[in-house]
Amino acid sequence: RALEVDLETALPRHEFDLDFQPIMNIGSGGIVGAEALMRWHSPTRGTVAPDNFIPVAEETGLIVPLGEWALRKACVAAASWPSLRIAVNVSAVQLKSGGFPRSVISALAFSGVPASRLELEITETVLMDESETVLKTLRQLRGLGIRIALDDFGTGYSSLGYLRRFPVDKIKIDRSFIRDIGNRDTAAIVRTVIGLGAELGITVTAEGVETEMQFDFLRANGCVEAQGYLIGVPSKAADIQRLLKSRA
Ligand code: G
Ligand code: G
Ligand code: G
Ligand code: MN
Ligand code: NA
Repeated sequence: RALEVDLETALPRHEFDLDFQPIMNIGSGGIVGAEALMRWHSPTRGTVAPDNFIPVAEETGLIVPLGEWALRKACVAAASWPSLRIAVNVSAVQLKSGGFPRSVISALAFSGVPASRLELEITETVLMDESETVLKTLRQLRGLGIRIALDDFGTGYSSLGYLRRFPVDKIKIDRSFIRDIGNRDTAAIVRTVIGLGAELGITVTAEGVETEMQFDFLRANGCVEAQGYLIGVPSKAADIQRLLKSRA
């Protein structure tokens, strides 16, 4: 059976779940946030990774209700983590569908999480079509106090132009750069992006931090936040709560 057929019934059948990956402030060593990552537990396919079903959900439009579900679920989980920021990935299809700001406001109101604790992760491809709708929507969300993060930074096109035109609060350096940080040129690029963020007043988060060596490089060069297996793997909401308690 086609993936999109199974996907269509997966939401009413409660087959989706969210994992949460902790995000550390490098300076303080404290956990300051968590990113919600969607999982599909299909009874016939097993656990399907988002890379394999998000594109299909985008094509079929299912990403709109699915994204609304994720937003609400993530905010409800975050409500029991005092002061942690919650990061939720948002696809271009969601941003372009009218009503996205309304569903965000609804998720915040339902969970009681203040807008200042919500961060929406978008990719450069969201910004590529330069539509007025997207720009207007991002401004509206930011006006509510929500933060916008540019995800997978460095892998798209013309990243620097977007930083001038679009309201962005955070850059997430793609994990491919962190993986190759031992390479002299890659290290120079990462240092430069960290400096760029500092100059522009944009928080820089390094993704895919797996080793002490990578972490030490990022700390030595003033990167603000780190995310990756070294800090914590994507985990259940309850495990994030345990992690916070054990560190408190
Ligand atoms: O957890 P994993 O590495 O498999 O996630 C792969 C990618 O899937 C993430 O980088 C993210 O961009 C995307 N993804 C995960 N959860 C969501 C979600 O809830 N909505 C959208 N649009 N994308 C997601
Ligand atoms: O939003 P984004 O597409 O960047 O999602 C992050 C993805 O990266 C998730 O699917 C998560 O499972 C994965 N991930 C998180 N930390 C690490 C890491 O340290 N190394 C690797 N290889 N992948 C990671
Ligand atoms: O000691 P603590 O419980 O804060 O460390 C938990 C995790 O946080 C470590 O395993 C590591 O991933 C990360 N961490 C915190 N501080 C540092 C640091 O100064 N250096 C490195 N390499 N990792 C750190
Ligand atoms: Mn992300
Ligand atoms: Na990313």
